[in-house]
Amino acid sequence: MSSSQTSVVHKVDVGEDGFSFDPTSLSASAGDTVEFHFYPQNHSVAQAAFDDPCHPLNSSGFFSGFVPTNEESKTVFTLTVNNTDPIWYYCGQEGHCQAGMVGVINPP
Ligand SMILES: [Cu+2]
Repeated sequence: MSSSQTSVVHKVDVGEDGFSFDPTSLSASAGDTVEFHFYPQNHSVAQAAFDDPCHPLNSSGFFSGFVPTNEESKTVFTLTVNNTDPIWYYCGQEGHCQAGMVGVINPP
């Protein structure tokens, strides 16, 4: 890998401050990775469409699975960013997306 193409690891805290992702929005380049770190009680990360933010994008959209935990979980969900198209995601736990638990990578 050349030094001009160094990939960046972005971190997103899931549920550390209630029904939210921190940061809610981030910019990533192709080849970067995004690590989702899970906090209590039980959250997930699932890909959504912009116009339907609380439902799965389609059968190929990513889903971390639910991560029940009483502290910062050792489970980390890592996503590789292949391009700079927007990636919308939400928490699939019942009621969380409706409470505002949504995020985006590379907002338009
Ligand atoms: Cu949640």
